Amino acid sequence: MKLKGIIFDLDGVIVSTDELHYIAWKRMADDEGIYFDRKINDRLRGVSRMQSLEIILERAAREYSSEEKTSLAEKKNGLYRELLNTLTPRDRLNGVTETLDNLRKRGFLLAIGSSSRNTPLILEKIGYGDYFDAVSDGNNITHSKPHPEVFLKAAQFLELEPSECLVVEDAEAGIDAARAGGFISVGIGPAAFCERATYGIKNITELVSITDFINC
Ligand code: B16
Ligand code: MG
Repeated sequence: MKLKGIIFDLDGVIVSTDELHYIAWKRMADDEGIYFDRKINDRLRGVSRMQSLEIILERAAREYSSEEKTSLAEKKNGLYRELLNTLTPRDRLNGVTETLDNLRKRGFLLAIGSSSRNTPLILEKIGYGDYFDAVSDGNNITHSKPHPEVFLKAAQFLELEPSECLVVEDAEAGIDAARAGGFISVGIGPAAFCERATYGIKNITELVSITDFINC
């Protein structure tokens, strides 16, 4: 089957919003007196806001009611959105602009597959508001990664079969979602050495040779 579409995770692949998520969760956790560090933060990659909060609350000294959880998630999202307002096109990760342009020149359809409900704001801030052929995000799904829904919807929006698409992900939950949906996957960053990924890369620019190899 010929590869026709590339689906990119957003946070940690296109833009380093992962650092902004960390800062916002850290502030919330510190205010609550809950221990939180970067290792715990890595477990939040790709999972939904409420699931992220549940992971952080594993270290809490008391139980939180569902109203308190909703309010903590809203507080974190408020802090996070303040940080998102500082984003500019310069915050695209290294190699992203040239890689996307190269893939587009080769005729691939390009999509976003992100768990984030802040995807439209992030894409606008980094100058990619109208760039992608399809955007599937936290606003159009009911199941978060590792469920494949977000990628299956992205493929559907591109009018392609999963077997015609490749998913690029920095989270193990995202690699598992891609596998579950029948996609080829490329792990980058923390997922570069994930043995469940089809390929692992250090720099996003390596994607061009991988797609050339698959379609040769
Ligand atoms: P929001 P991705 C994910 O984005 C993040 O990796 C994850 O840490 C976050 O909890 C999730 O989005 C939801 O984000 O609170 O903005 O809706 O990696 O799937 O692009
Ligand atoms: Mg990610």
